[in-house]
Amino acid sequence: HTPKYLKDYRPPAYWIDKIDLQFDLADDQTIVTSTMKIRRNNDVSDKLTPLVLDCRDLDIISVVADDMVLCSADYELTPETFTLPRVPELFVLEIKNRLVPHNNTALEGLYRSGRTFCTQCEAQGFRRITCFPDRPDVMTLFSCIITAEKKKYPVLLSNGNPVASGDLDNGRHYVKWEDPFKKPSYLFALVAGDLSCIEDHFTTFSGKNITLKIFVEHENKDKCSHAMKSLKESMAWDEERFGREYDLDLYQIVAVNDFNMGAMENKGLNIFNSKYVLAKTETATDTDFMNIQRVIAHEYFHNWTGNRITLKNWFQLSLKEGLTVFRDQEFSSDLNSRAVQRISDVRKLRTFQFPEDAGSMAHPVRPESYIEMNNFYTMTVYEKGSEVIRMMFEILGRELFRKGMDLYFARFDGQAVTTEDFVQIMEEASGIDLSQFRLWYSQSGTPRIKVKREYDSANRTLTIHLTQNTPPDHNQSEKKPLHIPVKYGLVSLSDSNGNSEPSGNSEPNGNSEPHRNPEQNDHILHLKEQHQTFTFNDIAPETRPSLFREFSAPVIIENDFSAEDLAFLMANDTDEFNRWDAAQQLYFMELKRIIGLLQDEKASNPDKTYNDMAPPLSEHLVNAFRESLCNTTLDRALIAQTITLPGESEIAQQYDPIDVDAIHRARQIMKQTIAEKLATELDDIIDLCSKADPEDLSHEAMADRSLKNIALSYIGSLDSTSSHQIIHKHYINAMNMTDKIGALSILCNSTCEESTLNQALAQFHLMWREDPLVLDKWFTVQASSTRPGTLENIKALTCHPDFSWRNPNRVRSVMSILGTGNPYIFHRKDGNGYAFFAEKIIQLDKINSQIAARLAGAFNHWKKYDLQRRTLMQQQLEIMVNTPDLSRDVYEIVSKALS
Ligand code: BAL
Ligand code: ZN
Repeated sequence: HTPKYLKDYRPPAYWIDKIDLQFDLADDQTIVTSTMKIRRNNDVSDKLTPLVLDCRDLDIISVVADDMVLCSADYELTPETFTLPRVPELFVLEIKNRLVPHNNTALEGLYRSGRTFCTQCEAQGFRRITCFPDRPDVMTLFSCIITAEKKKYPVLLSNGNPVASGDLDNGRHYVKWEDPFKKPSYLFALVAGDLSCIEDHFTTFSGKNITLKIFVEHENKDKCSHAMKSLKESMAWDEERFGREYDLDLYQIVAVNDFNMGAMENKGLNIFNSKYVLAKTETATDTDFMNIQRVIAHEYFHNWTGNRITLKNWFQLSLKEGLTVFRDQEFSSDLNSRAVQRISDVRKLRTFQFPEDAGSMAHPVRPESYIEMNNFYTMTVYEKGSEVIRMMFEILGRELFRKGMDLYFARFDGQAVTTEDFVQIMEEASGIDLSQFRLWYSQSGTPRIKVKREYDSANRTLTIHLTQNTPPDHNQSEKKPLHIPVKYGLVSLSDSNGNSEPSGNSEPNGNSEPHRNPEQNDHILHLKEQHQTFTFNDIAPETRPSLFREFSAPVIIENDFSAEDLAFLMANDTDEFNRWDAAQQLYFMELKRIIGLLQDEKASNPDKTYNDMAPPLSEHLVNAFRESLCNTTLDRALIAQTITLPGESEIAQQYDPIDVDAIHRARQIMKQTIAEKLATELDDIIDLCSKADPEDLSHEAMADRSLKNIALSYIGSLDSTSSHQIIHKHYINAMNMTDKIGALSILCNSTCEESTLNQALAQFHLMWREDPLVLDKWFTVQASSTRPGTLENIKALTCHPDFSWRNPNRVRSVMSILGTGNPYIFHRKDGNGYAFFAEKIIQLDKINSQIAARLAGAFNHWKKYDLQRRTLMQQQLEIMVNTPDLSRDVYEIVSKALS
């Protein structure tokens, strides 16, 4: 399990100019024949340089070099490499090998999902198919002939265009595919199966007609229209916003049920987890619909950011992922609500990426080493990577950023490049110095920004002191100050227009002089030093600064705001994101106060449990909440976001050690008190928002449902028979999956009678047992419950006849929910949650090490808990790390957690 280092990168010793693949598929085995045109890279190699190809546990049948049959003594085969010690400068190598796809449970390489053959090659799955320099900087022309029994596998797909097809003996047939674009092996794909196809067309801005096809199992043909619509929206948006046109005549998407990731951007043949394709209102929630739109767009955008311009090595993963996430976030913002999109992206960043950046797997956006690359498809590479692109977008402004993107596409098309190349292009296009900014790629950790205000009433000046600090970690013991763009406005009641514009000027202050993007309305302060001071003149008293508007940098902000300041900003800030964030800060402030009271009471009465305590909520919080809830002018999607309390994991980040039970109880008290005090208002909102057509997918209809369901969850938190009846009635009457699963989930978390809940769950199961994606939801709502007995129920769920350790979605629907979505149950003080979880990781590791490693990340923060929990978690980590034959995936996670 030795690490690979960025500093050790060397260009490839040999190029593969062309590869012709043939797959002879059969139920019991597949024969792969690969014919490669190989050329020495004379820049770095000579005739003594051996040819080393990557492979993973391959069963080689024959090897032929330039028509000469080689015997096994002529080459060296290890589980991970195939080596020819001496090769000519230019030659043709043919390798034939045997695969058994139905035994491939890792779901990397060629495998079966149900009756369909499919592939997953990113990051390093191609080496499980055939011997090849399986690295992204080797770009090759691919052709692929697939042969299979025609009746069972009428659809045979690969990248590019079909160029020949026909019938063969014994009921078999073939299709030959050619991809005219050079690509790295991670973008290769193959699909064979009996699938339905939905077809549509898109005319590009230059008038090219593109055929669009989505392939699904026959029974799912009626669930593809949203994905197709999203694809066409993505194509149009990328033309409009980035001038990018699609480059093949055919774009194909295949949905499969067994998939480790969300989807994969293989050239011209995307393979998707069916979760991100299939939807109709009866089976999919509004969130599912939004996610489908986003993921379809993300994979489509990769055609330029990832495929046409790819990566020099895997350390550069964020070059394509951070940039493509930024592009998909912008797409979703342009098509839907920008503020709601930003809020949900920031919530994700704060809930998952911030803790990752503070834990044992913390790594820079451009990691410097890895043991298993699959472990680096992280929130940091994706989400923080996107934030880094977003900051450049803010610093350059929309126009210069676009100029930089145009230059990037023009300069690097067809090449494998680095994040450094990207930053250099942005500098070249804009003339803006990004030398300090580059640190965002190499330094890990979330910077903390302390804000201190000073108002001088005699001179009417407002001074803001900003201090940045990034805590040291195993990547860097000392952190340097970063270049942080602080988008800001000043909010005061003296502004007649609702206070969007700063009413003062900042004093020139070194290179921190406020910089105004001509196309954007907000000003930006450039925080570059550890401490910096910005002074604004002619400022009215009672003016509050609204800093980090739209969350202009991925940082933790420590404001000096009082509850009154926050309530003021909640009501008056024109930046919708910051209005929402002021509400969140107000909730945090109150939650912290209640947690403190609970802990104090426990300290003086150790025999009491938190459930017996109920400190009262501050009146100002209830009032601020009421104002948000009853605001008749605001977008209801925004109201829904504003009245959603921070999750338990997000609250936990503010504590060391984390008091799991106090956090859970404080949040419960807050919800219940609000529900008691605002029951009438909540009921009214529920009525008001219940009028949308259940099939309507407009923003307004979705907004109504989101507000109704969050309001219902407050009612559901009440410990009363009548509140349970209300939720149950909503469950029975629900006419789409958003409302159905919304009500069921509330019921699962309420104190309603066991029999009521069981009956609802049984009815749901009976109705949906044939639909795997809906069944996942049935598992999830139960695994998310905080009712007593949930852990025992989760154990039983993993033995349910519908549960399978071989299906990643099903595993995630229970285990990821327990490990990352249900801290109250996972961190049970008796340690049973930990023991069960570790036992299952060890078992799953033998089936699918990639998913097992993901689950193991649940232990990454063990050092932040109380001694008892810490000890129990450490024990489980030690059991895991000492397990014989542990995969390198799980080994990397648990060994780093323990170090
Ligand atoms: N490239 C892996 C899946 C994705 O990020 O699109
Ligand atoms: Zn991606």
